[in-house]
Amino acid sequence: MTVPPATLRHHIDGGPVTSGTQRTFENRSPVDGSLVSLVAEAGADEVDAAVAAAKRALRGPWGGLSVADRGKLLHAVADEIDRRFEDFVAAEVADTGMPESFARTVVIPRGAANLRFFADFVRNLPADTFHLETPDGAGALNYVVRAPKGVIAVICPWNLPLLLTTWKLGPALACGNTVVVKPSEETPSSTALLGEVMRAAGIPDGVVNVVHGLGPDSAGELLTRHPGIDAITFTGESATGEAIMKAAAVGVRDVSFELGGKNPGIVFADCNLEKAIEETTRSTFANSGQICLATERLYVERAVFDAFVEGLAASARALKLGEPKDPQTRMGPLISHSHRDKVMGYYESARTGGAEIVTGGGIPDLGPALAGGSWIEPTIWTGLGEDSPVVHEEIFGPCCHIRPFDDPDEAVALANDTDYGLACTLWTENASRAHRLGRRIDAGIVWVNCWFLRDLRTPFGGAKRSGIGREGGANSLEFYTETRNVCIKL
Ligand code: NAD
Ligand code: 6OD
Repeated sequence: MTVPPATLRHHIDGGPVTSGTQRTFENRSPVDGSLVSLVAEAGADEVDAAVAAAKRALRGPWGGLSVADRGKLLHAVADEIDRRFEDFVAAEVADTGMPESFARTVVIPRGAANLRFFADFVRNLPADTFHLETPDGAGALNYVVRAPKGVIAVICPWNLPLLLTTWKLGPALACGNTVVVKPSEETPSSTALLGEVMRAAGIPDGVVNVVHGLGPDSAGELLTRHPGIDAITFTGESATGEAIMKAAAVGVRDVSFELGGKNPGIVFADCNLEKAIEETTRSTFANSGQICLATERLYVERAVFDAFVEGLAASARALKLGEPKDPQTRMGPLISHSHRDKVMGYYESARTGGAEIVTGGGIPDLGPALAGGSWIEPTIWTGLGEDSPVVHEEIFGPCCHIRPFDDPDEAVALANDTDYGLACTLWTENASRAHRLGRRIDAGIVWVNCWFLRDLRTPFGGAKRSGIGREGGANSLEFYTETRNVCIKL
């Protein structure tokens, strides 16, 4: 007899809570389709309870703590994540199917690092204090204090769960807010663990609440519509951002949005081609292309076009797909069958649109043990026009289209011809060209000769349909605090 997996519960007011309705949904492994867990689905009662607990904690134990004490507690949470590192790796891998090596080296360490970073950053903020001269000569002291915004709804996607959740939790909590987190229905496990870790680290009850559920007509929508929510931070699809923005309009609540991308890469003939190919392999295929910053369009100077296409295709063919535990595995499955259907729709559109399929294009046969998973081949196309949906819509899969260019202005125009504006990579050994072109790209971040490298003090976010606002360092304070201006006549 097989024992059914335990049901994941919400974390409300410091403890586990099941849904009054007893409604659950299934969480299945994208590796082989097996059941990972049943998950309680929050209804209005659980969302109400979570928001009420967060309000009490805001006025009570959390609001009363000093910045230094909050910082110490966030460090304790990070230490607890380190202590339960293997549990977090297992949770993230079970839900996403990502290679264990990726969870171990990127997602979980950044989870702990985000909390430590914001604890220290907020503690060490300089004061905004001014001495104002007045006609009577006595002057005035004018200074700015930052107050928490209140109860923040934190709505997360499934692609890098712990990394993205803590990227929002860190600044929200360090600034004195309390939160209700809704993880993606595809990846509830690491956020459920985070609830346990909060308690073990001594975070007061009600400061961090976790409600599980889906988006529309479920926990996500109930949370964003809840009048007790003071602001909403959301990472996910641009279309979902539009729906959340409508909900936030009621009560004029603030939003911070990190949304989709259709990120270009520009490769000049003078670049270190080997390095450009190696890093583009990462920027296109890491996490099976399910990273908002992934490169899905490449513009390559004609002199090195063939060499780049051949080199990237060879790298893509060499990526080992398979069991997350295998240290040789470089690429996992897509998150779900429904996401694979969507991505396969683009693979089909490329085929019927006349693309040359340089490599991939289908579903791999990885043997019977993995046949129930949502696997897909890493894929490269050439030969499509810019009007193809494959070239201008976000696919969020392990694929890219490559097109030659002849002139730098043409490359910049092609890169900017998109509704999105999240990230761009530039490959050139000409530093002057990098400076000249880098500032002309309409994107939140431009990487020159690298990818996914960033000091956490710098702004992160996107232009156009890629988002609203910036998070990171002092930018996070703009969203997670309200400034109060105090002016004292001396
Ligand atoms: P999604 O928008 O489908 O879902 C994200 C979250 O929103 C989930 O928790 C979901 O349940 C919830 N949700 C859905 N509809 C809702 C509604 N009407 N009201 C409230 N909540 C709702 O996104 P996804 O498929 O989980 O993630 C992939 C997308 O996220 C891609 O577009 C990707 O580019 C984007 N993303 C962006 C960034 C960034 O930093 N810019 C980072 C990661 C992912
Ligand atoms: O590195 C980060 O802080 C960040 N927010 C990454 C987002 C990745 C998107 O998939």
